[in-house]
Amino acid sequence: MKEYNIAVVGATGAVGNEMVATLEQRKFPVKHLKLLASSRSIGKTITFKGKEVEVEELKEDSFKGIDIGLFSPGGSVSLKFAPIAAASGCVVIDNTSAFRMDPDVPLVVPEVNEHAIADYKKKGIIANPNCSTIQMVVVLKPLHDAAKIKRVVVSTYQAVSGTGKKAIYELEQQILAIYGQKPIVKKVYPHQIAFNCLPHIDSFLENGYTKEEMKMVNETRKIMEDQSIQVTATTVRVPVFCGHSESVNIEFEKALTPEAARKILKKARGVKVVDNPSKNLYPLAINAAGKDDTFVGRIRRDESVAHGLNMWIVADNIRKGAALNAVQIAEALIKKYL
Ligand code: NAP
Ligand code: 3JM
Repeated sequence: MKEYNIAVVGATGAVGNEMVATLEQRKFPVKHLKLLASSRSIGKTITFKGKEVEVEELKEDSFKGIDIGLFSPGGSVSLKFAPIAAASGCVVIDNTSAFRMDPDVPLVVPEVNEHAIADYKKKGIIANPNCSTIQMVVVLKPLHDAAKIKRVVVSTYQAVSGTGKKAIYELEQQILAIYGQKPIVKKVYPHQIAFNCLPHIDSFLENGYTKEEMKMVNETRKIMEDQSIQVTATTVRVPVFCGHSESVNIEFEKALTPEAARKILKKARGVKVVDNPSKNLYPLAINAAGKDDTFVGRIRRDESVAHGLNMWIVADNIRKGAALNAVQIAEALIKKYL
């Protein structure tokens, strides 16, 4: 089997670390693995297939001989380095929001629009969508195919790991401070996150929405290839370490019963239906953590409209929401194009 030279950019971060683990778990055909991060991480090592691999500083000449670059170093770093990597012949799969809405960059969730990968040739860059969008569209697409979605109203309950390793530490430290009756330290979020919910993810825009909310609106339409779908979102950070949960209300053009929706979703790729309320069974963040699937349950009729359903969707935001989706894109890329 052909093997590829892979660079992980942002390897020391929450997403990058998971990316390295995912490459190993899925037996991705790696010839050489290059780990890149900031100068702060020079000399650190990360274990890959039982060997310690040294982290190197990301530089303009880092991509010579690299076939695929898995990027998660933050938007501004991707904005600068993804085109540099692409110019040297490396296909970039970028996890940041930097290129997602670029019309010449495909935005891909393999279960939904794998065919869009073909457009990687335009700029040498493929964008990985936002974590909350990924888990939602994996469930929406098969339902859209069955009954055509008119409108989606979503509220998210997002884990702190979505903000990265500093936020994981901040929640841990605030919990310890509260139990130890010590002062709370706030560095990452503007308010205490421990035992609290913040209706504020990413920065606020002029329309009153946050950038995170508008990512869900615009990315959903691009991935589903249907600009007519109306989406409105409220994104909330909650004191959970891993796993984003979403309350999703969907209005359809045609009738779709909860039973029919369950039947469709049971067959959908990457989806697991967990929906037995009489036994207290529904998707939970603590159960989704470390898993590859997107979990859906609480599927019920929205009795306030003619054709509507409510549901609860949960996935591991670092796996399906980021690292796993990126590696799945890489797998599809090598299978068909490289
Ligand atoms: P993180 O834990 O804070 O890690 C950030 C990583 O980027 C670290 O490896 C860091 O290296 C590296 N980095 C920062 N500045 C750099 C620079 N100037 N040059 C090279 N490397 C640099 O954050 P994370 O949670 O992994 O997320 C990173 C990014 O991925 C986010 O900003 C976001 O854009 C994206 N993300 C996407 C999703 C998704 O839904 N697809 C989910 C989460 C995150 P050092 O350790 O050396 O500082
Ligand atoms: C920057 O949970 C989250 O905060 C979402 C993940 C994230 C993103 C993203 O993927 O959209 C964290 C920080 C970004 C970004 O804009 O790239």
